[in-house]
Amino acid sequence: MTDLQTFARDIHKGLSAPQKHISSKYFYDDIGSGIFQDIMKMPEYYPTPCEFEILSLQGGNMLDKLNFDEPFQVVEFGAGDGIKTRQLLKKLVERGTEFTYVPIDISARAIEELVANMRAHLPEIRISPMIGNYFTMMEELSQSRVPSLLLFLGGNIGNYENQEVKSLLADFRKCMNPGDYLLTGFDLQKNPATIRCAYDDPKGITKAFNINLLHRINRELGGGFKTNQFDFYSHYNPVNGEVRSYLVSLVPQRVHVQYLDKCYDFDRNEIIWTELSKKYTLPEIESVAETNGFRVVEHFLDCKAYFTDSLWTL
Ligand code: AVJ
Repeated sequence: MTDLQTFARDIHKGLSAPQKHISSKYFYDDIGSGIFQDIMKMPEYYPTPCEFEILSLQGGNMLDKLNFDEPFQVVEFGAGDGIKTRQLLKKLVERGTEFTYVPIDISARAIEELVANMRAHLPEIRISPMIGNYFTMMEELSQSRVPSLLLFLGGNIGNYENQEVKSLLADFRKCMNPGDYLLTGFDLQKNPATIRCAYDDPKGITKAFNINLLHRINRELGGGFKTNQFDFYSHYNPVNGEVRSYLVSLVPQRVHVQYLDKCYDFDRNEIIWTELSKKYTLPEIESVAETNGFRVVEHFLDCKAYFTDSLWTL
């Protein structure tokens, strides 16, 4: 199946379900990846500066924990622009460590920019980029015996439901050997108002990020969404740490999608669920690690304790 066929099938499934939904993984086409860049620049969106701080100030401590005695690879899933990762890689370069950086992203444009940026700032590093989804790339990586530090930064794990976290971690394990490491970014529970502002910003950038899903259906599948007839709603539940985001149909409407040759009906105020962004507690992270067969080496937190990069090993 081509990527377009998979996209079409998922959109059809999601829009014909009793509770309509579109997976947040479809946010990241080239345009969506660009809007996410804008989100990361918003003053309300704290995860980026927090993780930047962690990698800048504690990157050295992280590297001290690694027990590699041969050249290794740093494999990054969902690399995005790589600016935060550069802080860590800079430390490796300063130490004269021999390594290859393997950034993986589904957006070709994001990868091109990342590689150009990395070459400009750290010309000495060896980069072997991969464009594609995590799962196909993991299959390729599982063939390799090179000692690896896997990076899954930015709080991307927050997008996965409990069951999906299990299968994701099982997939990571498959491309790891004993002695390899996994560094995962988890957004932590904090003042609920802080979280709410980060996911429902006053300028509507997060709204545009969500509306882009409809534009993407229009562009790629010949959809007929009138995007001004949809609003955005996001809710943080401090009891379970979940931010859930939705598109809301403002009027009753029927939308035709050419590629699927199907129509989808929306009631007034009907919601399309688009994203889970789960916030964790440290004990929860430890239990996720242990129940999935990992050992926690250390949690690295920013000074406000908003975010952690948690280092695990097999
Ligand atoms: C890229 C998944 C980490 O959940 O914080 C930002 C995506 N969604 N604002 C997140 C996102 C709304 C982001 N991750």
